[in-house]
This record gives sequence, C-alpha cells and structure tokens, in this order.
Amino acid sequence: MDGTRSCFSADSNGAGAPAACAGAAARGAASGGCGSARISGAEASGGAAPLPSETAEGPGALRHDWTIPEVRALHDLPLFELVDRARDVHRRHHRSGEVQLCRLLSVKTGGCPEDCAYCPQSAHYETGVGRQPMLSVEQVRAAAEQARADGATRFCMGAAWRNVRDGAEFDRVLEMVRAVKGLGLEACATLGMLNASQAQRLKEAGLDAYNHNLDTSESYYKSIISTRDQHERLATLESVRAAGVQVCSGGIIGMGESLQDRASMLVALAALDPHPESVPINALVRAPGTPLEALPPVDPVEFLRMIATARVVLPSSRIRLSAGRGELDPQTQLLCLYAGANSIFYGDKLLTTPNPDKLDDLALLERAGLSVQAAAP
Ligand code: SAM
Ligand code: DTB
Ligand code: SF4
Repeated sequence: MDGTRSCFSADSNGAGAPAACAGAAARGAASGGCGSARISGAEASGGAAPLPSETAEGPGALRHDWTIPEVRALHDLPLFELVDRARDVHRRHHRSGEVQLCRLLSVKTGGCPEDCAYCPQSAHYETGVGRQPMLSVEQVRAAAEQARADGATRFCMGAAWRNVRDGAEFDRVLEMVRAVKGLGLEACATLGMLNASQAQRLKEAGLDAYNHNLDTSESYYKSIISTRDQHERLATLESVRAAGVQVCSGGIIGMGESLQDRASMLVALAALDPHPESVPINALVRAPGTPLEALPPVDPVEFLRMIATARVVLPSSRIRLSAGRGELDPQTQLLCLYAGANSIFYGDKLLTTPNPDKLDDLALLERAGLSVQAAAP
C-alpha cells in the first residue's frame, strides 16, 4: 500500500517488576553495547549481515520486510555514516528544517493496574504519583488553548488506563477530543487498549492519531510487563488503523534491553503496513520507586543511533524525540533533529515527569535556524 514512494511527503504523513529489574540489571544490556557493536555489526548480530542499501528501489523507499540483521548492520555503522544515511532519507521525505511541537497532558493520572516496570503511574509501585480524578473538559480545553498559544500544533491526551471502558469517562474523553479539534489542533490520545467500536467512536469525535507503543521487542516485553503481552498491543493498533485513525507507535530505550531488542522493535514497527505515521522514541525516565529506577542513563550516542536508524527504517514516519530529552544536552538534541527526528514534546511536563523548559526549547530551535511547523490554515 505504501509502495515505493520516495518523494517529499511530510504533509501526507501526518503533518498534513522486581523480576523485570533483576532481569534488566543482570543483562547489563545495551549500555556500552554500541562499543562492541561498532566493532562489527555483522558479528554482533550473529551472522554475516549484508549492509542494507535500504532497497533495490533506492534509499528512502518504504519497506515492510526489514530483518533484524539488516537493522543491526545499519545501527552499528560508523556513526557518521549512519547519520549521513538517515539525513539523506530525512531530506527525501520531510521538510528537513522543520520541527513539530506536540503538547502532552495527562487527563487521568495514576493508579494504573498494569505493572509496566518503567511507569510512575503504575499502582504496583510507590512512586509518589497518586491516583487523581479525571480532568474536566474545560481544564483540557484551557490546556489546549495554552498549547496553541505556545505554538504547539498537536495535543496528546494520556490516561493511566489498562484499557478503555465504555461509560461516562470515555464519553468525557470524546468531548475532550472534540474540544481539542475545535481549536484547530491535531488531536492524539493514549488511553491503553481499545476495541474496534471504541476506535471508531474516537474517529467520529475527530481524533487524528492514537498513541500505543510497542515499547520494546516482543521477547523483552515479558521482562518489563507481566499484565499483558505485546500481541494485545498489536490488536489495538489494528483497531486504530481499521477505524481510519493514524497510528502513533514507538518505544523506549534504556530499559536494559539489548541492541538486538532495539532492532527487533524497529523491525516490528516497520512490518506494520502502512508504517505508523508517528514514532515516538523515548529514553527511559528513571522514575523513583519503579523497578527500573537504578538503571544507568542512556548514552547520548546510543540515543542518536536509535533515532537515525528509526529514520532510515521508517522513512516517512514522523520520528518524535520523546521522553528523556531533558537528560540529553542541547547539542545531542540538535543532532537527533539533524538525523531525522522532527517533533518534540514541548511543555514543562510530559505526563507526570518534567520536560525541558519551553522557552529554552524555542531558543534552541531558533539558535539552530530550525522552524516550527505552522498550524494548518
Ligand atoms: N496507559 C496507556 C498505555 O500504556 O498505552 C497510555 C499512557 S503510557 C504513560 C504511554 C507511553 O509512555 C508508554 O507506552 C511508554 O512508552 C511511555 N512511558 C511511560 N513511562 C515512561 C518512562 N518512565 N520513560 C519513558 N517513557 C515512558
Ligand atoms: C510516548 O511515547 N511518550 C509520551 C507519549 N508517548 C504519551 C509519554 C512519556 C511519559 C513519560 C513519563 C511520564 O511523564 O509520566
Ligand atoms: Fe498504565 Fe500505561 Fe503506565 Fe503501563 S504505561 S502502567 S498501561 S499508564
């Protein structure tokens, strides 16, 4: 369905548990992984992997058949070569100097029954994030108005739910979506699992995109979350797609996963047909009280590699430089934007954790001569 389009296409792409902790720590995993990976991508990926030329049709064509060895070989290229390739793909598909600002708002915070080992909103951990009542539609409208005034063009509403349940709270979310759309913003929601009819109702309310992350590889997922499996995520993504809502799906690095896991996640995202219009790449925010709180921070070069690899594997997707940006120095953030990221979460808070100061973000973009995506006319 995506064919082999390799033209500029930004607008058509959306502009228009304790066990987990032990497992993660024991694997010691990806920190330092790139050091060894750099020695030989093929060796590290357990076989003679061909260096990917992306496709027979040329760089930047859309593919759904990426293999883990191919993605590893790409990821493990000498850094500048990887970034060159990513930049080339980026320029073919996107306005390369433009960044979309997306505001996040938690509309229902805390007390989630799921045990996602990274999440400060899980009721399984003592993180200091209490269960809070759902926001009113007026509160959400006011936050969206502020986001628009600040220059954001996309507004994403999050709820700490395992899954959506029909009833008054979901009806209120639908009202929130209408309110956000009424302000001319792109509306995104991330509410946990949902079924086909719920996806359809969100579509009818005007929702543009639904965020539901694969988060990591299928095999590592079990080490991070025991209360659901990744197939359930994929089923939700199918409902979202079937309803005609754009798919926003990505993941987190820095949870103790291996480079193989990271490559595997990108392969799974690329296998979605069409590719997700939006792909958030998060660095773990090591929230106190979660099982992953003591893991080391993500190496900035590894983060850059992940962004650049995602850009090549998912050429037309909007790659979102997401959680954890605050731990990256400004130069690394700019390198990520150079290598293919073209959106940031913008505002002083993500869902429950801090994000860089918005004035600092605007100043950084300005210093680099980057422009902010304008609102649709
Ligand atoms: N409950 C819904 C769900 O799980 O899909 C929606 C909200 S959940 C907070 C959305 C995403 O935020 C998760 O899939 C995960 O990728 C990301 N996230 C949550 N906590 C994070 C953390 N500490 N660091 C990085 N990303 C995080
Ligand atoms: C995504 O991948 N990252 C955003 C958004 N989708 C919803 C959420 C990040 C949450 C970070 C932890 C917090 O603030 O609670
Ligand atoms: Fe709940 Fe989502 Fe957090 Fe998992 S990531 S604990 S499902 S809010």
